[in-house]
Amino acid sequence: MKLFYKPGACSLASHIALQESGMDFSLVGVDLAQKQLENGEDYWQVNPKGQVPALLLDDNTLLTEGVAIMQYIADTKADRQLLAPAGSIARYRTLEWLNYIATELHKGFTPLFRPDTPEDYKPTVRALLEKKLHYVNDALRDNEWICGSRFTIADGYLFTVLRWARAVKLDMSGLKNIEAYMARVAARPGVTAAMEAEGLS
Ligand SMILES: N[C@@H](CCC(=O)N[C@@H](CS)C(=O)NCC(=O)O)C(=O)O
Repeated sequence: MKLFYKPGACSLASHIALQESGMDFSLVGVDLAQKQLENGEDYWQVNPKGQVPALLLDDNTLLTEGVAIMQYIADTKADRQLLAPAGSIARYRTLEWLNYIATELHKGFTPLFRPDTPEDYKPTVRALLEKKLHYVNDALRDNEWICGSRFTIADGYLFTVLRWARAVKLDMSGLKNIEAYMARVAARPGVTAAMEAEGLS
């Protein structure tokens, strides 16, 4: 399997899931600005969406959309318990978080990364995200991981987007649960391995 990624981008969440699953995979870096692979190949030809992550399976099936990729990884290595079994409420709780992270947090950051976002719109974007971070901080009050006592694929994704909150210097003062959570996630061997492989540590 090959994971198409950019260091520190949302593809880090799929990378963490792969590391945590123990599956064999290789990484292919994508220059998202040029839509090019390291060998000069046109990335549009690999993924017509032009985005990371994309996972190329051994039978040449291409899977895109981080939330689908992470579920595929977790279900393929079910013994790692990165996602609860189908039908259990624990699974839907994790899907609930994956959707929140994808639609409310991940895509909430996009205007801050786009060069064409009007400067006077950015404070609104930042304030909305800061409000949502308080919700996340509260959700972590009594929980080691975002879905409770077990690490799931939602944690790799939440960790990935919370890193961006730090990078763009959102106001995270007083968000002690998030601070402790970030250290807890970062300390996991699978996360450390993904961070090192992406040159982030
Ligand atoms: N809906 C996609 C969005 C993926 C996405 O936003 N990827 C960003 C990096 S974090 C990207 O490739 N941006 C480049 C672009 O959109 O041209 C998913 O959830 O996987």
